[in-house]
Amino acid sequence: MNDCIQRVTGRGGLPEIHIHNDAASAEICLMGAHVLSYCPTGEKEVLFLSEKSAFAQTGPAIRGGVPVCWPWFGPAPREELPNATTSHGFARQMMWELVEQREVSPMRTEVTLALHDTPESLAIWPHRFELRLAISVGATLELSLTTINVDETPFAIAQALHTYFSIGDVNSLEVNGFDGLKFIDKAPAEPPAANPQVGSIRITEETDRIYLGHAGRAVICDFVHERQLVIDKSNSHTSVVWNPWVAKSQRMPDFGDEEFHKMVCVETCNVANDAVMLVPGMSHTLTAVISVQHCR
Ligand code: TA6
Repeated sequence: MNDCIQRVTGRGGLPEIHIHNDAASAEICLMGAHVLSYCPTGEKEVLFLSEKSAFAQTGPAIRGGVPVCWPWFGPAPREELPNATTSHGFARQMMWELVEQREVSPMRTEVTLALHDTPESLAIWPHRFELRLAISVGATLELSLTTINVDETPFAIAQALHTYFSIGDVNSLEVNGFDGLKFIDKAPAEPPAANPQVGSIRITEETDRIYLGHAGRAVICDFVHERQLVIDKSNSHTSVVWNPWVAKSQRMPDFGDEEFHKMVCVETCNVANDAVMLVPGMSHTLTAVISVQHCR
């Protein structure tokens, strides 16, 4: 192992990779290629991880960090895939393999994790695939999720880097970058929220929106920590903004009743009308780049 990269037995006995270089530190669980933590040197933790999250070879996915939602998004599509049982696909509940590691510089370390079809995955979703997540840790966190169709027939995927961000207080927060965009409201309220989006997103109730035609930057303004969390992306035209608020938090056993105050999800997606069709031999890469800026 390189000096900056350590393999450890982590929470729940699951294998983790811990990265520490001059610019940042990060922790990644091989179960699901799940980034658990990212902290630039001198900064507060960027990712939210529930104190009640499970860490298990089987059972619920890790709650927080960056879940890899693939090859579907949302509830299991049981009509189409009768053996599908888990929301947000199966990739986040399979053990990935570390296939590449590189100390690019004292300020940046890169690891690549890989997953491929197994008899278990084929029984759920009958397609041969290669999946790779390249994780680059430095002053920014760069995640690139590449899907390769190694089958003989086309397949379509929906996917998301479902990132949970750590914030000071949900009541002192704005999310920008979505002004004027239409959204699918999965948590409609009375009266319904203005749609298309008008100005900044402020969270005052359960919020679960798929923003359509969002291809650019999103910015989380955290007024408590006096910082902005910036999400840039490529090959994505949909984003989800989610906070479970009170009632849904109480319904999630792996999420504290009050933890909604300390998190917001801004998810980098190919979902809804932005799903991806891959013919044999074709690949697609979804990229998110996360950085911290200060609003002094
Ligand atoms: O991305 C938002 C969402 O689809 C919400 O509806 C909520 O279900 C969240 O994902 C978490 O889903 P999970 O399957 O991880 O509990």
